[in-house]
Amino acid sequence: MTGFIIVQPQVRPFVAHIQLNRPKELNALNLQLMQELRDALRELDADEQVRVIVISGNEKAFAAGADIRQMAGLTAMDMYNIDQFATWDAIKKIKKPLIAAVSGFALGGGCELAMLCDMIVAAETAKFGQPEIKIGVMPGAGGTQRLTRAVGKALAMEMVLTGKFISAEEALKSGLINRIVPVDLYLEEAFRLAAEVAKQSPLAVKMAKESVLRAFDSTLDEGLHFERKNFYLLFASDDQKEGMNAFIEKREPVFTGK
Ligand code: CO8
Repeated sequence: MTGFIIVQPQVRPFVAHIQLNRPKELNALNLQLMQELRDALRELDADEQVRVIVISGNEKAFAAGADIRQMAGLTAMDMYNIDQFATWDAIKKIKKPLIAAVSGFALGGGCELAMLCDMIVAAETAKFGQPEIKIGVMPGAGGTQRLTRAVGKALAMEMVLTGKFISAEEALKSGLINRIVPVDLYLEEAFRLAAEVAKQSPLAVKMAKESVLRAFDSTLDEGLHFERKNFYLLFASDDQKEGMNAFIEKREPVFTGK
């Protein structure tokens, strides 16, 4: 079996990199690739030497969507039995921050995968879209939900109903991505951002990620309650003592994740 991803567990201290690697198919997300991605993410999530994970494709494509050839002949019952979204649900449970480094096409499932990540660094060449409507279906891995929450109804509706792509510039303006950099720097910038997060307490980072994501799934009161519990919980960590003592002693903290 050919591997469809390349995993580098330490591209920077505490930063791992997973590259989607089906270049001839523009990284179309077939079932095997998604399973490999899930397995690698679970392994890195359990690795104490990893605090942040960057996911990229290549310059031409982050990913051009689900593998249309693999899906074309399937029936609804095949789809039900294959249950491909179980893989996506597992990726949603990864506790460490995921940063998508996007150059070129992030379409359909590719755009959805980028949106499943916690931050997106884009090259000037990036193009985002949910073109499923053009092949007679619609987004199925969160595109109607995460895109709408990110960019608002007007643009999400237009993208989902017409399949139009948006540029990195428009994606930045509409709040879909964090930043745009020249294409030769996009990966470097994603690693830099990851390293900045990796310097912080890994426990605080995981609980902060969990709390921000909770904002999408809860009322304000429930979200505030959830946030408060995590805030209190962090006072049980060595990192809280280290972080606050380091501030008082005017030195850099050394976080251990304990
Ligand atoms: N699936 C399978 N193969 C693909 C895909 C894809 N999504 N995208 C590109 N390829 C293949 C092409 O068939 C081509 O293969 P070959 O050389 O053997 O003919 C190769 O990649 C290169 O592609 P092109 O020649 O088309 O390259 P261009 O630069 O001319 O065009 C485009 C690039 C515009 C990106 C074009 O390839 C395209 O439109 N691709 C399809 C985009 C699309 O419709 N994506 C949505 C797919 S559906 C989906 O994502 C549903 C998500 C919900 C489930 C998620 C589960 C994973």
